[in-house]
Amino acid sequence: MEIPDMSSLKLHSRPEMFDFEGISMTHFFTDNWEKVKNFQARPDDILIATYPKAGTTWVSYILDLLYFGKDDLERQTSKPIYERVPFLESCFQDLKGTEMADHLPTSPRLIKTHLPVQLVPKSFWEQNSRIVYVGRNAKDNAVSYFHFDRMNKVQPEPGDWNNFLEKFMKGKNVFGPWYDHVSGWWEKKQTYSNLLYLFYEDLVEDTGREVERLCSFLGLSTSGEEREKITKGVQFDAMKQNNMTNYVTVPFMDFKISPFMRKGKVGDWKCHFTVAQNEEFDEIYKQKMKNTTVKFRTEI
Ligand code: PPS
Repeated sequence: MEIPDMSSLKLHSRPEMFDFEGISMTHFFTDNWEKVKNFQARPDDILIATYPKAGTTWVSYILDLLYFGKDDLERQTSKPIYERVPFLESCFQDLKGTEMADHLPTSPRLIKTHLPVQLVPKSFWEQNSRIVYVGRNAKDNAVSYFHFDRMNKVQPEPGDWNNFLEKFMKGKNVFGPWYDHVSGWWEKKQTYSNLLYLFYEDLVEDTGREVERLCSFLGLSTSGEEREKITKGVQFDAMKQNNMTNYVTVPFMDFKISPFMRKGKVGDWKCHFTVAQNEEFDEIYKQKMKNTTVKFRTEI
């Protein structure tokens, strides 16, 4: 079966959000739900799970280079990252994440999801597949998500920053509340040992160290030299210049509004939050996160 590519997609208007199993969603992530729910994971699959804008593309690219960077040069120069690492629940007309995953020619399969832990297809747990979760502090995550919704026509209109932030604090964004997402996956880690929980802030602080952690989690004996090369190739500026990782090929993203590889920083929230917004945010954060031990850094 021929898998269509992104350039053939025509989207006419932004989608509405609705409640799906208690989570705000758009039809792009629920239209193919039966197939998503019944997706057959394999024991060697690697699932990259994140709340949107937490570093999915970054970790996807690191894993892609670790597994396939040395052998398959054509993949690196002609296959965009979203084809190498299918987005499981996405359904953009004929382009379905489940089918893309089923047609991946390589193994292990690297698969991306933004689903909260309770909606992940059960076969991943049954097969004991490895999972890499990436969390990012709520303030930078919110800022990044706001700019993404401005430029990405498959997302609902974000409104202005104040509006968006109000929605974020109420958990009314696509894929639901950030708070429950990061803490739900954190709790899962306590009982499911094949889950590595990474932080965006740690990746920014010392990418090489996190690449090493990934290698040890995945049981890869990648040489120090190779790891250094990968660490260099996945820095923000390199990925921003790389058309296979910067999403320039996606027709429904308007880079004139905001680029996909926007700033890549920890602490950019300080350029967006007013003092009053920050105080309200901190207050709500305390409430929402009072029952979890997961801790984020809003600066490094
Ligand atoms: S998506 O659409 O959910 O898959 O987006 P995602 O890839 O999770 O997140 C995009 C943000 O990650 C930043 N990014 C990076 N930061 C630092 N270094 C590297 N190499 C890197 N690659 C991606 C990207 O710039 C987005 O963050 P913001 O803050 O908007 O710049």
